[in-house]
Amino acid sequence: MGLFDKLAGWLGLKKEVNVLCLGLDNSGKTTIINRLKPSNAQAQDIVPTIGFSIEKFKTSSLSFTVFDMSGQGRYRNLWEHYYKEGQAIIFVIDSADKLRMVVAKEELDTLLNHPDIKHRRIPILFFANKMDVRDALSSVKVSQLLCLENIKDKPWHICATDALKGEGLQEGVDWLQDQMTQSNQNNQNMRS
Ligand SMILES: Nc1nc2c(ncn2[C@@H]2O[C@H](COP(=O)(O)OP(=O)(O)O)[C@@H](O)[C@H]2O)c(=O)[nH]1
Ligand SMILES: [Mg+2]
Repeated sequence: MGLFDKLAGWLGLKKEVNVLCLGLDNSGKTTIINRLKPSNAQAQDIVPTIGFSIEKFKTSSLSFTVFDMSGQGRYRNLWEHYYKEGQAIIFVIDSADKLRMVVAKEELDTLLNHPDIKHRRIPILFFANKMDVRDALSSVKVSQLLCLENIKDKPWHICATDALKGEGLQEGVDWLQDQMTQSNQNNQNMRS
């Protein structure tokens, strides 16, 4: 453990982790992030941006940057620079939006091939959201349609969620937290 970490531990401070929350518009990203905030969370800190959307939320130890991946191709180069800073990705899918599943896959593939993501072992948590909707696809089906088994060089995990009720989110966050502590340890090992 580095000195700063020890110090931060003694002081009760937690290190901030930058999480990118991505997915098509209307998949449930804002709803999910709101749910993840502790009940005593600070006021919502949304940065309204004209023409494209970047939202930023902070909890005590997590800093989320949220953006909608569809319908804003011309602004893509403006938000791509956030990729470098991201230490974890939450990718949200509307499991009931079968028509746009192929668009979600295209956006995921573009993300995975981005130079700032491609060669990093960055953990990706998939939320197959809106499970409560009748006829929603199962998380197994979503996983097949997005070809997640092809992701070999990054740890990933998929959870079925209902963001309205908050179901499934905790399981995902526990997984992500595990991954983040493991990657911290790996980094420490590499340094020592
Ligand atoms: N039925 C259902 N609706 C959801 C769920 N999650 C989000 N929504 C609704 O989907 C719409 C889009 O959600 P929002 O969080 O704004 O999506 P964003 O564009 O990805 O940020 C809103 O009307 C939400 O209330 C869910 O799990 N189930
Ligand atoms: Mg939103």
